[in-house]
Amino acid sequence: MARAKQIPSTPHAATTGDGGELHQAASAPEARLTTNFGVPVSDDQNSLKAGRRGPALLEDFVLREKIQHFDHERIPERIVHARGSAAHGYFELTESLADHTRAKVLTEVGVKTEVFVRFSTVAGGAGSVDTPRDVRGFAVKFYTREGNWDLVGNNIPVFFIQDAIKFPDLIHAVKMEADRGYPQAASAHDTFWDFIGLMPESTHMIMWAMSDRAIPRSLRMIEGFGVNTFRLVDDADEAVLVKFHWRPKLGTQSTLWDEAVKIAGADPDYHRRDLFEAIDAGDFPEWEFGVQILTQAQADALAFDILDATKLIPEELVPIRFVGRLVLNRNPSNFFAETEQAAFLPTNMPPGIDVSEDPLLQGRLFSYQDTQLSRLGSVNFHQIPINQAKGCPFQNLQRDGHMQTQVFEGRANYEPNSLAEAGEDGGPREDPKGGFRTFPLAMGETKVRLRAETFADHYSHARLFFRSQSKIEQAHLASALVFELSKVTLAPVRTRVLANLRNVDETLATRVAAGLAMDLPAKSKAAAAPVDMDLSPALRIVGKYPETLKGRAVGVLVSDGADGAVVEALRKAVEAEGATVKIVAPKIGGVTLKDGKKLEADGQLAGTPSVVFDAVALVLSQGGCAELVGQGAAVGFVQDAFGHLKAIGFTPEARPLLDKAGVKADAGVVDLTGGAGAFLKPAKTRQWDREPKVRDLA
Ligand code: HDE
Repeated sequence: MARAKQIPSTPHAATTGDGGELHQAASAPEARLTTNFGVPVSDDQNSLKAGRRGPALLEDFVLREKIQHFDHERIPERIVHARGSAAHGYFELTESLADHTRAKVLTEVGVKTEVFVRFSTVAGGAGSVDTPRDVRGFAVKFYTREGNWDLVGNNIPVFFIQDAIKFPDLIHAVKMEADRGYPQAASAHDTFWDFIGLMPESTHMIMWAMSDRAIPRSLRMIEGFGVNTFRLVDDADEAVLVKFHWRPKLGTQSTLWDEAVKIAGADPDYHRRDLFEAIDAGDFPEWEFGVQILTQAQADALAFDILDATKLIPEELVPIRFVGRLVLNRNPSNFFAETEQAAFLPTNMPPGIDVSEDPLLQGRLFSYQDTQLSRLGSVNFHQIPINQAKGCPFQNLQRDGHMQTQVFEGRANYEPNSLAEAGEDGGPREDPKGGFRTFPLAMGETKVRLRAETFADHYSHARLFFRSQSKIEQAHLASALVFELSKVTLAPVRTRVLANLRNVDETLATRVAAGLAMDLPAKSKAAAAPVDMDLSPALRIVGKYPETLKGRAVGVLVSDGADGAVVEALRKAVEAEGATVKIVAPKIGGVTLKDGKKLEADGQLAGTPSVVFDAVALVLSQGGCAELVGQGAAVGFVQDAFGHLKAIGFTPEARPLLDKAGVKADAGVVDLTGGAGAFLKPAKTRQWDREPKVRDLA
């Protein structure tokens, strides 16, 4: 056996195990590697051993400290919303709400308030994929001058349940089944639908969760909602009720289900990467901030209870007043320190914003503070930089505790005190006028454990949502129900859900039953008979988002011998409209163009399928196309682009590949011979007219 070489151990020659020099050694104190307590480390490559080939020594505090810290690098992931991506930015008020609130963040027009925003999926673990069918969290931490305001919302304006006491049941039902530990990040399984079928109040949320909203194209393209009803309170302690809204500048846009499933394999980090890269490139995502405001009298006159989080207020009924904007312009510097350690609390509210009696919200007021203790492990989690109140000082008489990082001076750790009279610092004092005052809601009811009768209508809003959708979206929704219920192995569970769907809309129930090849069961008994509400076209996505190339990605598949001038003209035209262009080639080294020049590739064909693009172009030579026609990855690239209703630009040499992939001529299949111009229009949206030709929907 070869004997290990003597390893020199001097500060100037850190070495690899075979004695080769790898690292620049530091001599200046500020550049030195040290232990956590500042002791300079002389050798970070070799542990301390009893002899050259001997066992490690317990004495090696450098090794032990490093390994021990590593052993504890992970903290418990969030029980829900574990998978998340975040960014820094600012909120700017454009119109004052001083007529309703004293919260400065909502009254000082033009002031930019720093924010940290975390988007998330709900059901999957921290390492799960970005594109399952799921609700997306939209949590905004405003570092206001009057303390942090956490608006912890979702991309869907309603929720599955009415009372917080059912939340653990809901989450247990949707997460991996308890005995088998699967499926991960998927609602398409027995226990979820079992719970849903038995909880008719979830039906409205199910409509949303089965709609395309639950498979967003990008986190930059989701709406946000505060969901629960809150209050705005003015100086005179007068209050109005309020619903909060975020509207993405790029419009609300989604993937198709088949596409979302394939993206999960092609790029599990699709949304995280998309957000990071957009911000990195200076293409800052932006949302409008809006409020729906109602007086208590207006709320009382509604046909539903706005304390019930399974209901929404159609914007046709109460318009949204847009009063601000949110811009995300900086990526986190460190994922763990910021995105993972961020703790959002619906109880974080500045004076002038207050809660309602919504029984879901009431439970949330306890839950978030509590969960941080098990996740972050200390009552001092507010001292972690990402959670600190940055817009103002925080000071009180709370002291000590696990991981206390503040060094308090003086003796004033109680109040009242008269230390100031003795010339000492007496500490901070309450502010009766400027401090947070709870809205003085008149109470005086009997204690009960029941659901208000005004919460009994479980179907009218589900019907409103379904019937307000475009034909395309209705077909997607029905097909999503067929897909999910087809994964349910317990037939009575499928039957129960169908029986409930009959209360929503008979055509929907019939379509889903047909898709399952099941007989329609008798309608389930509704706690309150559903009513027809005025439709709300504002609830659609298709036809609402702006047709634009902004924020989109175009993939250009090239081969050796391709015409570089076509690629360049396309790139110029597409980039001028705000999209990014990625070159895809059979090999990562790129291709040699017709004129002999080299064109670098951004992605290799086999690892860069068309699902990661919004539109594609095929710029091929005759020979290049002949080779690609025999390759599954190339055929799949085109087939999927067509199936996913994307624009396809092509040079005439690419025709054999189009034919092999079964592409049929339509307005979205564009010959690039006449220039890139004609490609731009279809590339700004999906070719919805194509869908019936490529897919059978329920
Ligand atoms: Fe949450 N929720 N939630 N939730 N929620 C959490 O808090 C909870 C609900 C939402 O990016 C947890 O810090 C209860 C509605 C988001 O860090 C936990 C109930 C809405 C996030 C918790 C609800 C949300 C969470 C897990 C029913 C939309 C991620 C980790 C009463 C308005 C925040 C954590 C982030 C996270 C409890 C229902 C949004 C366990 C008890 C409704 C966006 O505290």
